[in-house]
Amino acid sequence: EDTHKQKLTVIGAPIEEGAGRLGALMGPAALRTAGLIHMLEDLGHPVEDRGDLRLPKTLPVVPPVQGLAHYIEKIAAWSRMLAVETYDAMTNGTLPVILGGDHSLSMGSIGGIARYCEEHNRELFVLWLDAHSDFNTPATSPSGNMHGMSAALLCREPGLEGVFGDEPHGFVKPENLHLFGIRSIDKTERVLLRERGIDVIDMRQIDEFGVVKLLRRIIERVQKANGILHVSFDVDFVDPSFAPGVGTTVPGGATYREAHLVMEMLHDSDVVGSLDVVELNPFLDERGKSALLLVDLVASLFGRQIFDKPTLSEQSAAALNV
Ligand code: 4U7
Ligand code: MN
Ligand code: MN
Ligand code: MN
Repeated sequence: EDTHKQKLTVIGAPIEEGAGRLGALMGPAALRTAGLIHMLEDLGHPVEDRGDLRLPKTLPVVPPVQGLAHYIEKIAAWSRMLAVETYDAMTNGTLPVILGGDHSLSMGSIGGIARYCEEHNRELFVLWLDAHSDFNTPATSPSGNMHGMSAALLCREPGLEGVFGDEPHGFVKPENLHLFGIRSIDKTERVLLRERGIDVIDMRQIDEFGVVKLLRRIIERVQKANGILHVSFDVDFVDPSFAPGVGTTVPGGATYREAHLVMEMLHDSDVVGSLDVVELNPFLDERGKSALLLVDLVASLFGRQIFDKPTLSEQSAAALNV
C-alpha cells in the first residue's frame, strides 16, 4: 500500500453493459491515449500492463433474479475474471489499477481484493468516490443497470448471488464502506443505506466541512486498523464542467482542486492498496478533456506534487497554526 514507487498492475476492463448508455467500452483506450501508463512510469512506478481483458466466449449460466438486472451473464463473466486478476495482482505484491469500463466492474475488482484481504487477515476499507451511492439491488433498481448495484453486492445485499456463483471472492463490511461526493440517491437506496448504517458523505457535507476534515477521518480509521484502502473512482464524482465524459452527469460535483486534494491526501496517507477508475465514456467526452483530467488525478494519487517541499515558510505556518 506504499503508493511511493509501489509496483502497479494495470488491468483494462472494457465493459459497458452495466451502464445505461454505450461507450464506456472505450474508457481504457482513452486513458491509455491520454498517457496513463507513461505518467505512472515517469513517477517512478514499475508498471505491469496486462492490457485490456476480453470476455470468454461462453458466459456463465446465472439463475433468474427477482427484479431487473440487465446483462447479468456478462457482468458475471467480467466479475469472475476480474476477481481472479486483482487477487493475483495483490498476491504478487503489486497494487492493482483497474481501468473501466462501467462501475459494475467493481464487483469483480473489489471481490478479488476482498478475498485477498480475508485470506491475509487485513481489514479492507473502501472509499467510493461517486455522485451516486450504487446501492440498488435487482429488486429496488429503477433502471436495472448493474453499475448502480456494485456497492450493494459487495456489502452482501440479497439478489445478486448469481454474479459469482461458486467462484471465490470476498465482501466488504458495510461499516468499512465510505461513500464520498454523493448527490443522487434513489428513494429505496436511501432506506437501505440508512438500515445498513453506511457512511454517506454527501456534497452538502463537503460544502460545509471541506474534503480535508472529512477525508482525514476516513484515512485515520484505516491507519488505526492497519488496513488497506481500495479507492473506487467514478468519474461523475467530479463536476461535469471538468469531466463531461460520463453517461450519468449530476451537477454540483467535486471541483478540480477538491478532486486533486482528495488524491494528494490519499497519496500521503500510504494506505491505498488498489484503485478502480470507472465510468469514463469517451463517446461523450470533449476532446479528451475528461480522460486527461483522470490521468492527472491518478498522477496525484501516485505521487505527483505541485512542489517538492512544504511551501509554507515556518513563519507563516506558525501564524496559521498548521
Ligand atoms: B454509477 C441510478 F436510477 N441510481 O440505479 C440507477 F439514478 O456507477 C444511477 O454511479 C446509477 O454511475 C449510477 O440506475 C451508477 C439511477
Ligand atoms: Mn510518493
Ligand atoms: Mn456515478
Ligand atoms: Mn458509480
